[in-house]
Amino acid sequence: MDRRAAQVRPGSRELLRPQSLPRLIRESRLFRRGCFDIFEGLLDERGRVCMLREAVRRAAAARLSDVPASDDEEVRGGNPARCLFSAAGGELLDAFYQATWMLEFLYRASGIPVVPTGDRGTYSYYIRPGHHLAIHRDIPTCDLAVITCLCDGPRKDGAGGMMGLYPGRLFEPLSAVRADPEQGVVRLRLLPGQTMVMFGGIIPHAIQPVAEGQARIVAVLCYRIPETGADSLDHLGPCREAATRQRSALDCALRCRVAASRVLT
Ligand SMILES: O=C(O)CCC(=O)C(=O)O
Ligand SMILES: [Fe+2]
Repeated sequence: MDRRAAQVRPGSRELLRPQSLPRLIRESRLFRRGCFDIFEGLLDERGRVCMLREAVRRAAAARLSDVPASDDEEVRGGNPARCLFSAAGGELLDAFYQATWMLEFLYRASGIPVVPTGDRGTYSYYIRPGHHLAIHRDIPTCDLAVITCLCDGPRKDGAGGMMGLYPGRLFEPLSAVRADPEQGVVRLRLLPGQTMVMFGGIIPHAIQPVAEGQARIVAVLCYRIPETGADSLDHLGPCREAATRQRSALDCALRCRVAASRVLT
């Protein structure tokens, strides 16, 4: 499923002005951490293997996105250069996506209440040499992206499949970041079982081309920040109950926030 297919082009360079970011976001925990954070333990090893199996099953329905050159979108969405397979998630990913404990976790991790953008997540498969995703910001309905690595390997040293993030270039047009991709880049490898939470509509990010023999499969979930008002907080009622049961797992995941130095290479 190509999440970009039905997007509306924002076309507004206003979003590149720091003052136009809502205070809720500017003062949030995740924004203060550079717009991304990495966690372990949202899926235990058994869960990771089960989800990888689902991803492999769903691969039969995967579609190739092959876009040789990025369009001229400067802010978010658009049509970035990329080559990868993707498929809609299955029951397991649905449950992970919609779980009340997940919403509670994301609230605690980001500092902002979010709701699922749609019904399903997506599996992305970088499985042929050169599969990649160029520098972009996520589509307007994907404010908070949650990316869980299900497999990455076997691999030798090298940058294949690494993420590149630009926490110091949040307000630059995409063309400027693409023109000088080394400036301010934070490269890291999301390891199997790790989950990245990021304001993907704010921070420019990319996936480096994978190497020969490398297979990187991730689950990608999109959440949105509701405008204002009731629906932004509604889900936290049931969340709190569920969270009582899940508390120790959540605390563990939050404690296991991965020190950046462990994943930077
Ligand atoms: O593959 C990833 O880790 C990130 C993918 C991504 O940025 C996207 O699908 O928008
Ligand atoms: Fe993205």
